[in-house]
Amino acid sequence: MKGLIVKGIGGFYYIETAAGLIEAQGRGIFRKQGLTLCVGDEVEVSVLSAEEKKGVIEAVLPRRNHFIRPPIANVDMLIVTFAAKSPKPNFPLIDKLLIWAQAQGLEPLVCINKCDLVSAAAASALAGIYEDAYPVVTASSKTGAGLDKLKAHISGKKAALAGPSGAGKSSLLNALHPPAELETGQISQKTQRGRHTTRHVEIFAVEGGGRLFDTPGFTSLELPEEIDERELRHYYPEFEAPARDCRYDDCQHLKEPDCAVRAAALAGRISPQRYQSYIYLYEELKDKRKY
Ligand SMILES: Nc1nc2c(ncn2[C@@H]2O[C@H](COP(=O)(O)OP(=O)(O)OP(=O)(O)O)[C@@H](O)[C@H]2O)c(=O)[nH]1
Ligand SMILES: [Mg+2]
Ligand SMILES: [Zn+2]
Repeated sequence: MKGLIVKGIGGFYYIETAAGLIEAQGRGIFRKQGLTLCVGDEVEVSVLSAEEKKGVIEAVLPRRNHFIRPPIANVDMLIVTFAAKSPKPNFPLIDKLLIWAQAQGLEPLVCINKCDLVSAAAASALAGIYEDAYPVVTASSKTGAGLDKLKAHISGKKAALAGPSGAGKSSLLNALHPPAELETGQISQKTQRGRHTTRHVEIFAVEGGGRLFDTPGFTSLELPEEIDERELRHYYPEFEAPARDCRYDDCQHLKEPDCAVRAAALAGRISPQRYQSYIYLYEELKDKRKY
């Protein structure tokens, strides 16, 4: 029988099948093959006990895509979620998630949550950082602002909420799908960080025909190994138009003479914040390669 892994906790997986929800473990061979089952995996499951709804996962169907952080498979859209304030945005981390989405061929969406905590001007300034490159939703799980827009983006898709701990991912899911009743956590007063409240991935169906994954937040992330610093510029869609006017075709937009991308960032025609994150990640990738 075929099914979809909708939740996984400590080696136990919950699989949605035509015969209802089945709890199953993966076959031992998966571990030997180095295969980690992911929420979002489509699997072949055999039922051991129909009354107890227990089974064994026999095989994993080919994946369309696959992430390690967060550990999810077969998603259409990555909703890169961060708070307008509290915790304060970590711009390079946000860019890393956006780069992961693009590298895996997913639709990226930027969701700026907790907009109730900042002025409308501050929220639109944050949105302005990303608007040239990606669709952006400014939202508040508290007031409900932006949730209809978010629903429209998710409609008919499998979308995953990803982002730092404390951004409000579980809160957004609760607001979009009240039966979820997910646990949410306070922001630490001392460190102004989230408390890693969500520990596992889980999928929910949302009204309007989409599926939404809640995932654990994190505070750091590595870029995909296959990305070289010299390729990084291609993951910044808004660089493409100005780059046509750079003096060199292979301009990395660092300190080259007549770099039109740097000029555009200095003049505010593209987001200086994104340009700075680009430089930061470029250096990070270059340093990593040295070791
Ligand atoms: N003011 C305000 N607070 C919010 C909003 N959304 C979430 N919060 C609060 O932010 C805190 C963290 O929310 P969570 O939903 O647990 O955040 P998370 O992203 O799921 O965090 P992890 O599970 O740790 O990754 C909670 O205290 C929420 O009540 C919002 O839109 N406005
Ligand atoms: Mg959470
Ligand atoms: Zn350039």
